[in-house]
Amino acid sequence: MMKEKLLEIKEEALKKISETNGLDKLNEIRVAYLGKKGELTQVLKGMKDVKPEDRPMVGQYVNDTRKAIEEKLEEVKTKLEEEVLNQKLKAEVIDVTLPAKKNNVGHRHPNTIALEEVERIFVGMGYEVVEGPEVEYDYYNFEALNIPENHPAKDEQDTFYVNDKILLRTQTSSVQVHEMEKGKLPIRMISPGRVFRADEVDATHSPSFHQIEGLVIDKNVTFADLKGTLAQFAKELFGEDTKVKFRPHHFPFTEPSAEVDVSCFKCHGKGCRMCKGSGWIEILGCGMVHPHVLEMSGIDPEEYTGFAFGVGLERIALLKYEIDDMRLMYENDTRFLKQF
Ligand code: 2NM
Repeated sequence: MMKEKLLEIKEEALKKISETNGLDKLNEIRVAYLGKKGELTQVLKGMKDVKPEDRPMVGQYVNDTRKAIEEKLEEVKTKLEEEVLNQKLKAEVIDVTLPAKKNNVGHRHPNTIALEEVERIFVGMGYEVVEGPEVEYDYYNFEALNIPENHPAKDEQDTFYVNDKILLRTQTSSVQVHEMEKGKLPIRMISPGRVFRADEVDATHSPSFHQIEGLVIDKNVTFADLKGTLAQFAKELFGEDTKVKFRPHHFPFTEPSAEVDVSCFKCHGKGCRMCKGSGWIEILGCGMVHPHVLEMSGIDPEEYTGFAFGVGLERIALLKYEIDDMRLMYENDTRFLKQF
């Protein structure tokens, strides 16, 4: 009686297990037959009605049935797990013949390209590249450069002050003052770097931009050296046939001072959109270092003379790469940057 019941349970269980197609289902079956409230447990509860001498045999039947069901469960479980794994492997197969994903490699900013070009030219002429602080004492940015307290160039509106005595430098000449103060002569240096002015943003202005200033101090340095140096610089930067033109100008820190135009590298002087029809493009300011500037930094103007110049890095980059709006330089749009 008990034996038949067990046989029935076994047949039923094995059939169900064989027909199962999911691991969840399989577990449900395990619980239904072997669990605490499962069918086999129910049968065991009926043991009390079995004659004591038959109990070991019936117990054996129950164990055999449990074993058979467990083995079948394990067998089907292994089979189903294998299927799941195979499906997963199939879905995740890697097609090694597909073209590789394109790697976006970093790119130098047009400002950096222009800077390295300018540095290359001056290093080639024996100049040192010297950098200095962007936050400066008022003295190094103005006073030491012959721009006294009430000079219009010191206008509060043009400068970001940290406090009464400390500001964001408006030019990198401050670096050159530090170098002059060291007293190691001769000096042949350029100082590139970020400068700050309280300017509104437009196509040609930004509150923060970059400058490269040059300084040469030695015995017998003349305006002819300045002209020859900048003529050579212009040729290397814009092409061998580039001419330079010096127009008188005024800077507080140089005397005499000049602004320098280069012949238009696009139309070679005929006049075009690039040079606004004039054939010339203004690129920098320069002059012979004012004797008072030398003196303030402890250099004897009777013994030493020097020249200096300052050029806007963005201005060079905009010209060289024919970019018509400076704002593009700071937006870091890769569609713009990757063109250079
Ligand atoms: C310019 C134009 C002319 C200049 C002067 C000095 C220093 F430190 F020697 F006095 N450094 N740079 C200078 C001269 C800068 O920028 C348009």
